[in-house]
Amino acid sequence: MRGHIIIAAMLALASPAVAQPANLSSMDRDKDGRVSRAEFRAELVSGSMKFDKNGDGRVIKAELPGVTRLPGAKGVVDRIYKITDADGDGALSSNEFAVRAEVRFKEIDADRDGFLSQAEIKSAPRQR
Ligand SMILES: [Ca+2]
Ligand SMILES: [Ca+2]
Ligand SMILES: [Ca+2]
Repeated sequence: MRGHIIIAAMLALASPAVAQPANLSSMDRDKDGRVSRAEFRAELVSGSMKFDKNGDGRVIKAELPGVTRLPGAKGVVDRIYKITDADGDGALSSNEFAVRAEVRFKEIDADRDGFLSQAEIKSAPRQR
């Protein structure tokens, strides 16, 4: 079911509502009950880069067969690329994922304590 979690993590960049399975325990690597900025970034970057099948450090849409099979996923993928592909080369790098994770973290960390609680993840604001 690892693949499902990876897809959820990737979709979390676009829509937390779609990404309900991406819960706290899947990201809380040191098991302290909260998700730090580093844990959040690591999960999104390493999860997303697993799509990089040919190992060139970039994820292109053609490398996302599992995602494109999900109903409605094409629109989500298009949006992920629109908001994440900062240099517009049609591929997502780990750097671009990290930048995106940073922005997303700030949106979800409602009380601004630098950590994400289960409640904050559950009530994460929709992607604008
Ligand atoms: Ca933690
Ligand atoms: Ca790019
Ligand atoms: Ca918080």
